Amino acid sequence: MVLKLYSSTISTSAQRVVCVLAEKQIPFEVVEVDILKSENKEPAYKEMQPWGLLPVLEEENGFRLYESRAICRYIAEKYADRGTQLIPVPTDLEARGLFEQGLAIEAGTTDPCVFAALNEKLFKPVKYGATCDDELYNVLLKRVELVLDVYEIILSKQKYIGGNQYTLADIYHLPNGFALQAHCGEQVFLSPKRPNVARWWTEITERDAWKLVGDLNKQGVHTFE
Ligand SMILES: N[C@@H](CCC(=O)N[C@@H](CS)C(=O)NCC(=O)O)C(=O)O
Repeated sequence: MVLKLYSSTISTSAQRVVCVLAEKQIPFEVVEVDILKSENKEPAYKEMQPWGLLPVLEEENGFRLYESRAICRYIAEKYADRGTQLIPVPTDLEARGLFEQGLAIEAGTTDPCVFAALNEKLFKPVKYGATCDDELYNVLLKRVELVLDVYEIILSKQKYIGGNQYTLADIYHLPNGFALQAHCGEQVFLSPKRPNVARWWTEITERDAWKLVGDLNKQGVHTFE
């Protein structure tokens, strides 16, 4: 048996985990949970994830974990010696400091802005059948642009958002940032106004792991032979 991931093809949080599993080359099985049929709100699912959200990771011994970033960190640490190294070594305190800084920026500043814009334009209409408030969306998008203006400064001095090594901090940006680009048609991560952000975004979206995420997030067992 392999690791199980309770997931959905439309879950951006699950895509974060799938990208890490692909970077680490860890076989896993996707168990599709239908959000549109509210399967995630059924008691059996909420037994695993009390908020009824996706994804959930389940080990062969029954151990379960939710919160996509916690799952990613668990996988990256458990399989530290496999695939791409996604966390700087503990002995390099400065690299670890920059890595933690990158994680904090993504979770505390960037993702809340990107998610708010995505929610207005994409999730609100799809999930609740509500209309996007265009004026609000433009304000939210402007906030994303202001965050990325600062990213331009950061990324003119270091290669990645968590220092000079590609890490979990970069991966965490991918699903929601990419959804803003692919589903809302926004090119903010690729704007020529911010060449260092565009350089960074192009590099991380062109990695094989991210390119595989769409396929690997589908129901079934995935191997890397
Ligand atoms: N902070 C959580 C967020 C999880 C989350 O919001 N998942 C969404 C899919 S991306 C979900 O399950 N939505 C279903 C719902 O709200 O009913 C994580 O990172 O795992």
